[in-house]
Order: sequence, then C-alpha cells, then structure tokens
Amino acid sequence: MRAVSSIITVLSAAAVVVAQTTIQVGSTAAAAGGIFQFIPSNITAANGTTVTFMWSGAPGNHSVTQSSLDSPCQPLPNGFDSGFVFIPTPATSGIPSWNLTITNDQEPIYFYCGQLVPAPGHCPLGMVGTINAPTTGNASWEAFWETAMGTAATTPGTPIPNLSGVGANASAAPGPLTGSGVSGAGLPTASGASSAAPPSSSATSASTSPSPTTSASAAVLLSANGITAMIAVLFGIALM
Ligand SMILES: [Cu+2]
Repeated sequence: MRAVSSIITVLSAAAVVVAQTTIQVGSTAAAAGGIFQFIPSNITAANGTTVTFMWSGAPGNHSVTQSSLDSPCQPLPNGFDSGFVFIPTPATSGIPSWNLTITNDQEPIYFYCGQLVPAPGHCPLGMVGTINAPTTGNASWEAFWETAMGTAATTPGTPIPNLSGVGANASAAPGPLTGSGVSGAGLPTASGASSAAPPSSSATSASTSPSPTTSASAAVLLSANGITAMIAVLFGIALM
C-alpha cells in the first residue's frame, strides 16, 4: 500500500513539473471559442506555484474573480479578484499580467470573468476557469462551465477588489497598465483598500460572431458540445 501511494506521489510530482502556469485572459473574436475564455481553462498547480494570468486577449475588458462550483458567476466571499483590465487592441508587448500564488492545492479553485457587457455577461457565455479541478466528474471544469452557461448574470458590475483569496493570493494588482489605451478598474491594492469602479462597457463591443472554422490550439480545450453550446448562445439560439 505504501509502495502504491509512493508511486502515486511520484506521478503527482511528475504531473506538477509539467503543469502549465500561465493562463491567457480572454481571446479574440477570430479564435476558436471566441473572446470569452481562459486559455487553458484548467491547470494543475501545486502549493507555492505562481499562476500568471496574461491579459493578451484583445480587445477585451476582463477580470479574474474567484467563485465557487455551485455559483460560477458570483463572487466568492473572501475570494480573490483581479479587478478589470482593459486591452483595446491586440498587443504584442507590455501585456498586463497578474501573479496568483497557490496556497491550497487540495481544493479546486474556481474563477470567472465578472464583465457584464455584452449581456448576459462573459461568465454566462462560458468565461470560467479552474485550477486543480478534477479532469472529469461533477467538480470538473466542464461541469463548472456547464453550470455557468445556464446561470443568469446577477453578478454586480463591480467585483470586490481583493488580493487575498481562498486557496490562493496575490501580492500586487495586475500590471503594467502602461500600454496604449490599457487601463484598469476596480484593481486591488496591496493595502486592501477598495478602489472599485464600474467596468468599461466599450471593451467588448467587438464581440462579433466567432469563427468556428478557424483552427487554433484552443479548440481542443472545448468539447464539441461545448463549442456548439457556446456558438448557439452567441447567436441567441435556444438549445434543446
Ligand atoms: Cu471577460
């Protein structure tokens, strides 16, 4: 039994070594899956790992807001929140990032984008992500995503800025915000003082139809059903 657990430990350690620790926030209208996604949507990250969120999806105005499995599109009490970062056009340098350090890898971490524009909001359109979620089952990213897709957008427009989350925390707000037109709203501060501001409504005006035929690596992150559902929602088609 001990040998078996040792093997499992070794395998887990091996998995951690190759785990991806960078998550892209948002994408482009032309990308498979469209604007409203985190890429990759689920990663494995052990305690002490720094997960770097990159706001390279553009144009976009997104947040990384902790939520829960049962309420994907609602801020988790005491959960982390990056605040909103607005990227007007695709940028190749100076992309804002945010470092989140994992402090409890024994529980899945669920998060979403709190942007409400366009309606019904990015989360109900599928912009959710997980860290250390099981790959299958009721607590997986896919299950979380499916719940989010059916959730009404009742999220307040100004998530609580917070560096300290449940199972993960950050030491600074997203940055730099020095690129042309790049701005932040509701960003957390190291002192924990609230600086909430409404998210810009101009960020996602380019939420045009996705191009499902465009080949991109992100496609593998979504199941065939997922893509169909996302496209259906974006086109306002009721799924039966
Ligand atoms: Cu978003």
